[in-house]
Amino acid sequence: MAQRTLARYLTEEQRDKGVITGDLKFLIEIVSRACQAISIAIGKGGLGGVLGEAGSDNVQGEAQKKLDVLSNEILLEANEWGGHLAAMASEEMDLPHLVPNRFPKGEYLLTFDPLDGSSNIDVNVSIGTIFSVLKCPEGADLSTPEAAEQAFLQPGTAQVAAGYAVYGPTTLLVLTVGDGVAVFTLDREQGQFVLTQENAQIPADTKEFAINMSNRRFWEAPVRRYVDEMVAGREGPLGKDYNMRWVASMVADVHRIMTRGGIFMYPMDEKVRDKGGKLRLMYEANPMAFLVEQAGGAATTGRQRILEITPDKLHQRVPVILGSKNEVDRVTGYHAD
Ligand code: AHM
Ligand code: MG
Repeated sequence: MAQRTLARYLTEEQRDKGVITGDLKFLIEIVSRACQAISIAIGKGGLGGVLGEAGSDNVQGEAQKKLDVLSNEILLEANEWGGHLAAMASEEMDLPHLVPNRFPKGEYLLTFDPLDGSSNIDVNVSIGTIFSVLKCPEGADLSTPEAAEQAFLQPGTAQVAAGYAVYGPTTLLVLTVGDGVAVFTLDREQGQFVLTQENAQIPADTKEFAINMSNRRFWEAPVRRYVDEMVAGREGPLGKDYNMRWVASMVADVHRIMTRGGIFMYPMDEKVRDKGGKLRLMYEANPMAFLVEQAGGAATTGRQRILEITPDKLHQRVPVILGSKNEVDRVTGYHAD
């Protein structure tokens, strides 16, 4: 049987099932090509001169790595000419990037974290790209980048596609178009993403958690209670021993959960309270929440379903608790006590 490449999978979603439009199919294929190019640049490492600091800060005041800047440029350039997009927004840019007038415009908006897990770039640990696709509201003002921000401020339930690429021992693309979650593996010789798992499912229960434990003293009481109960193990109220994993690349931590279950938390804490949280809603929390829900898991801030948040700014941050449904429900319930 012929290999089910990403292109073929998307054609089936479009032509046979009517889940997506031809333009959305094209958009996802272009994003996947950009992810391949990023994967190649990462693979060169020290040989390509791509490691280290870029010498600049992004809008959030974080030092940019050369690969942050390069990945952002690859995604912008790949996507701006195709006629499928109205505008793009990225972790690395203060304002939305409008499609230049010399190119045709389309009906979609794309947001991305071009290279998530920056602290892991130089130590050769998995990093990734996260993306989300929205429809541009009719009549949206796209006359200036400042005006265009408004078009992006839609809840995560409005996403029409979301995904991530994880650049690990293998490069994977994990995708949802609202019809379950499919996993593709990059065949480097063919230069194609090939379907390797359809309908990924996150088990409802888990014995594995992911959180930056060094922040314990800054957490709120419900998260501290829950983590303390897990650490107490078999003798504690949860009655089972837990294991802990923390890669510090959201893509890698979420991908582990996508593969074998678990719970990931970057909760509200005193260090990040004035910013609203650590992770960004539009291009980190929302796409991951969409994927996780499509795989049978859950995603909340502790107090609210992530996908139902109406954003008030492009770079908004939120607390994130996601993964195996029963565990997410438990800690979310602790916030209500
Ligand atoms: P980034 O987008 O600048 O790479 O930051 C996001 C990352 C997530 O991938 C990860 O979950 C978290 O920040 C790691 O935070 P910490 O440094 O507290 O471990
Ligand atoms: Mg990130």
